[in-house]
Amino acid sequence: MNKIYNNNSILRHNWSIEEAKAIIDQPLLDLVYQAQTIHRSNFPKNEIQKSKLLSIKTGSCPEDCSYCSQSAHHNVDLKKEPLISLEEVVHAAEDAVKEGATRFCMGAAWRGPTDRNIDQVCEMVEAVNNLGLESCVTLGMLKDGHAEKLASAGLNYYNHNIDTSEEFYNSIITTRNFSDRIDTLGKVRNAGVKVCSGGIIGMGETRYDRSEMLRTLSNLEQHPESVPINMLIRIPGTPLGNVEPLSHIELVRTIALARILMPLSTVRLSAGRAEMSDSTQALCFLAGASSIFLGDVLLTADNPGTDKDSKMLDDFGLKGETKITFKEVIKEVS
Ligand code: SAM
Ligand code: DTB
Ligand code: SF4
Repeated sequence: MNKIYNNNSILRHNWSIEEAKAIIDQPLLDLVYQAQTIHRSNFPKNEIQKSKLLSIKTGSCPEDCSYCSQSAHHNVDLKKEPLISLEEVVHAAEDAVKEGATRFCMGAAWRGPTDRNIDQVCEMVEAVNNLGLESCVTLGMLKDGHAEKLASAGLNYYNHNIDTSEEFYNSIITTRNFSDRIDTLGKVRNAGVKVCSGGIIGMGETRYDRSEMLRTLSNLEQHPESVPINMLIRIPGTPLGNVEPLSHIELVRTIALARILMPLSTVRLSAGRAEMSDSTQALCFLAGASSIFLGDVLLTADNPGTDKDSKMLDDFGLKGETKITFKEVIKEVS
């Protein structure tokens, strides 16, 4: 069901692949202009949400995601760590507040959490919320009842990426199916937790796959409120460690398509910034990205670091967000 929202535009859930491809294939400047026009009508201009990430359980993951440093299937030089303590989380979240972050995301290298893990993470969520931060967790596949528990703890967002198109999915991961991801996203949505779902580009997929991934997200019954776009960080020892790098202009195109298909969602310029020039990042912001992760590590991989980012954001005249705004859907149309 399509919807009208309060600047009288249509929020569509019926994009065809031909329409998505026609958008992403436009001349670059037309595409970025269209995306920025939509961005400005829905979000405060020149604002960026600063987010912080923390790995709460690192490595030894039973899944075989070809891009990931934390899979037990790959031979990566990585310090593995069991679930960290509540105190360590609180410490990191307090630092995040001092650095100016307004969102705090915790990631665990699990196929999915156990019931006990959920209780432990719920305590962490409560502590993060108590510091005034928006909370997000990414824990893998959820069982019945898990999302409801996280919702009662006050969790704001659950991150669970579909990562690529359904067609390309099994070339990247064999230990689960695309439909498993969609299933967990449904559980999160039904429990009333906001959905954060996006993907990775630069894994050898085509522009068609990138368009399909975003079309799948935009055709869900409700758009994910948050759409992280990750540029693959090529990790030595993973099957994708030596893949041919993708042009950064393709990243700009992908971000613009996400912004156009899902006009009210926050599009996040996530992994891969350590290898991007400021100019690439400026184009990503122009294309509609309005959030970055601060700090010199993401979960396990490099990120630019707060000093470098502060300088870049100052140079661009980009400020931290003033408030979290959601446009309201005012009526449903077929
Ligand atoms: N285990 C959970 C899961 O897979 O949902 C949560 C953690 S997982 C590391 C979170 C996301 O990080 C993945 O879905 C993927 O999109 C992204 N990611 C992981 N490794 C990456 C890499 N090397 N480069 C870019 N993004 C990556
Ligand atoms: C997302 O889409 N990107 C973030 C967050 N969600 C959890 C994670 C990026 C991880 C990059 C690889 C690493 O640090 O190991
Ligand atoms: Fe495990 Fe998540 Fe890494 Fe896949 S992406 S190996 S599920 S931590």
